[in-house]
Amino acid sequence: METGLSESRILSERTILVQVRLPSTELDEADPMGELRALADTAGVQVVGEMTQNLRIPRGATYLGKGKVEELAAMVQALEARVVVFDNDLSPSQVQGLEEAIRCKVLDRSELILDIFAHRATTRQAQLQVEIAQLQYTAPRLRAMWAHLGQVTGGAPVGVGTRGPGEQQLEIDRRLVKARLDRLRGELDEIAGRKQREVQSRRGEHFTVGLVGYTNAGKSSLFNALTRGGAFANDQLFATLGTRVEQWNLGGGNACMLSDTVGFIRDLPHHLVASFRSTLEDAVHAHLLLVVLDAADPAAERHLEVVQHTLDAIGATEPARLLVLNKVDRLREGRGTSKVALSLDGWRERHPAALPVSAHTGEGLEALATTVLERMKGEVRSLRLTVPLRDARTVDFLEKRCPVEARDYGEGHVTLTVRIGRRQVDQLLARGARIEIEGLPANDFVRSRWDPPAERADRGRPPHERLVGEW
Ligand SMILES: Nc1nc2c(ncn2[C@@H]2O[C@H](COP(=O)(O)OP(=O)(O)OP(=O)(O)O)[C@@H](O)[C@H]2O)c(=O)[nH]1
Ligand SMILES: [Mg+2]
Repeated sequence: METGLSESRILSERTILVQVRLPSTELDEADPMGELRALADTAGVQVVGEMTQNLRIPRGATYLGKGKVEELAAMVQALEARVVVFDNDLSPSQVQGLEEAIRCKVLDRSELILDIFAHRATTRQAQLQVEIAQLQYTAPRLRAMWAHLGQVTGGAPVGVGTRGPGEQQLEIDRRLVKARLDRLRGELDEIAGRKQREVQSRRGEHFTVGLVGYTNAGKSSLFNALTRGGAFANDQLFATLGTRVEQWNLGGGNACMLSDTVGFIRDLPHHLVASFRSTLEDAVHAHLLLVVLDAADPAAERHLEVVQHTLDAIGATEPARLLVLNKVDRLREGRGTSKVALSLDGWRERHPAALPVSAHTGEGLEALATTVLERMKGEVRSLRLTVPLRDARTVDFLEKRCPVEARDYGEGHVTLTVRIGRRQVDQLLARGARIEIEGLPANDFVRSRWDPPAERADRGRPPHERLVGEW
């Protein structure tokens, strides 16, 4: 398979981490460098030093203040570092300014994340998405790169291509980048179209539930605990980059389709959000989203905000969102109860409808299935449904999934009195079942006598405020 991903450019390089703390950066107070360290670890670099600076605003040309740049240059020399990774997003000219000043390769946060994605992408779709994001991110940097090529001695310049500098070369490369982008986008569109049809047909047939959440929250572990599994779960960021779908048995003969997908992170490069939209297709079109949080993480509440806003950004505004507090085993052990992490009681107070679970011990998983089943059924009523006997599929559905209170056989049809949910009726109608409810054609009955599921009334509120249970 052809892939143009520039991966592992920084694998096992001696690296210094730099974090500029601006008033607007939301960092985990207990361990502000924690996430950057985890990202660096996932990228496989060797961290040999760290530096921080508090600034009110970044200093134009080098982002860091002058004194700090000198300090960093000295540190690079002393520690024999080959790469400096910033936790901030830098402009192309800032990268250039820094590289000249410290004589060392400089990467910003977005590039680090892109590098991890490039390394992890295994499906064709993920590879295309990452390469598009890389090209989009690197293209504006080409001019800056050509301009100072040759001046940097402490490491190869960042980005694509290493041929001779010059305006003409720059023009050619721009055109090449554009042509390649067009081709990649075309291929991705094709895959995305196929994927969309798949998701739509699954949605028509089944109740679909999506696991979403911050990276490392435990989505894949939950997925494995709830289904027959097969997802890769690992204590690294972005362990999952594609999507997996499996059946989840909810009890009482009912099942839904559960999807596991890529995790979110703060300041996800926006090109990546855009291109991962189709990987997230399952989430966007799910009937219900389980927002999984690592409840033992001191930064969990901030993570929740990031997840809510990312979901809005990718257009996943239709499905209801149910908050799932994972890793409660760690909360109980007290490991997550440092002064900045919420206790289980604290969580209950803030999010009364949230469900505490542990993918590891299995606690709370039954309650989770029950809640999802309730959502799947919608409001339940006891109704008389008349079904032609030749529609064996519908008869089977009712017999298997709805408690039957009475059966009355007539000429070529059966009238079943069942306890059935609003959504189950929708599901039957979507499958083309020809039923009567209380003597009326089902569509008429639903339209005139049974309001749509409750959460639709909530459309007016911004989606990120719409967590189930706070309605
Ligand atoms: N103690 C504890 N650890 C858990 C639990 N669930 C997951 N973990 C651990 O948390 C880490 C991340 O789990 P994953 O399931 O890979 O997380 P994810 O949300 O799929 O992560 P990405 O795919 O990287 O976004 C792994 O080391 C898991 O073993 C839990 O309930 N309790
Ligand atoms: Mg995962």
